[in-house]
Amino acid sequence: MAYTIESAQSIFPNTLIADTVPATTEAFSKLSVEDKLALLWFAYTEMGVSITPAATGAASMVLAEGLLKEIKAMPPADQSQAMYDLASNTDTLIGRTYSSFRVNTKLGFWYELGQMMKEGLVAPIPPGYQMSPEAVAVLETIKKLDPGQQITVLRNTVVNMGYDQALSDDYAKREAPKSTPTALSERVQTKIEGVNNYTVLSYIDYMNAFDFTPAVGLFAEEGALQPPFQKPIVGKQAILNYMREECVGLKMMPERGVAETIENNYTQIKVTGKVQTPWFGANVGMNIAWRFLLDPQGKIFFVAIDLLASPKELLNLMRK
Ligand code: 45D
Repeated sequence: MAYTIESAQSIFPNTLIADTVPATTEAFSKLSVEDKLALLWFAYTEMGVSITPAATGAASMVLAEGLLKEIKAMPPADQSQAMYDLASNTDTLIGRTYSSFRVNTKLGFWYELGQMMKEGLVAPIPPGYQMSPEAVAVLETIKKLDPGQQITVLRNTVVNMGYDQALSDDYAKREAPKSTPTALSERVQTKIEGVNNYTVLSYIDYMNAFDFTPAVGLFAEEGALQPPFQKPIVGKQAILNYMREECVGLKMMPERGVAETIENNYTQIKVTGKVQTPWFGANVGMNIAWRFLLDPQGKIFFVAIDLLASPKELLNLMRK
């Protein structure tokens, strides 16, 4: 066996990822709970990138509706307490329910809650709240990130809320809902400058059509997909569940790449380009690299998706 999932992770070692994202997420996690809530409010209302409400439809919002109704009916002090409990990972019923949600439902929940805060239906951040100097520094750091990095930090903070997150990220065990792929007549074929590999082009086209069963069919039996800043998701069933949860509505826009055959007839392919999330649509293009390792049969043994450090990295196709 030439490669393990672990050794595959270091193909194209020169790829510069946006490590400011985990660093900022970490700095955020150390703030007081009041600071966290206030910072998110200021970041969210002042960042200038707005969420596309249509995206909440894709977020299985039925799951969140009950919780939202419950919070809406509370007196303001209890509403603030509920948010406080979520942000402090306290063991409450709301905290447990929240952590049973998948990422998109968590995001939809906060989107709706944010709307209700704007409308005065849910308690706001106390007007005149003064953040600590540490929180001000984290907010300043976030403001300087590029939009794709900003929304990734926001997403991370939301994912980390609630009680007991261990539950929610075992994709091998949790079934995910199916959705309808784009009709064949409406699909477009993507071209990638420098790459005409059939597996990679098919991967992009299937993903853009939300046709996840054949997309997963491109993977080796024990193949793996590694999302940005996460551990690899291993095995076809887990990858399928992940795609059904996380990939509906994503738009992949690869631009260029490089392919080379390496030892034991494996092929490594790096592709750079942009990805849009349904939450922000064309307002935010994330700079991304896909690092594929294909086995001798042309199946995907490993693919990492990286959030790039800067737009300059889109041109970095170095092999070593
Ligand atoms: O606490 O090829 C308030 C994969 C108050 C798959 C608030 C991929 C206080 C394979 C402000 C209301 C998926 C890996 C909170 C490719 C408070 C593949 C609200 C990559 C919390 C390419 C805050 C896909 C709110 C990628 C409403 C890279 C926050 C996808 C909302 C990336 C934040 C998607 C939102 C990202 C963030 C989406 C909606 C980063 C969304 C981020």
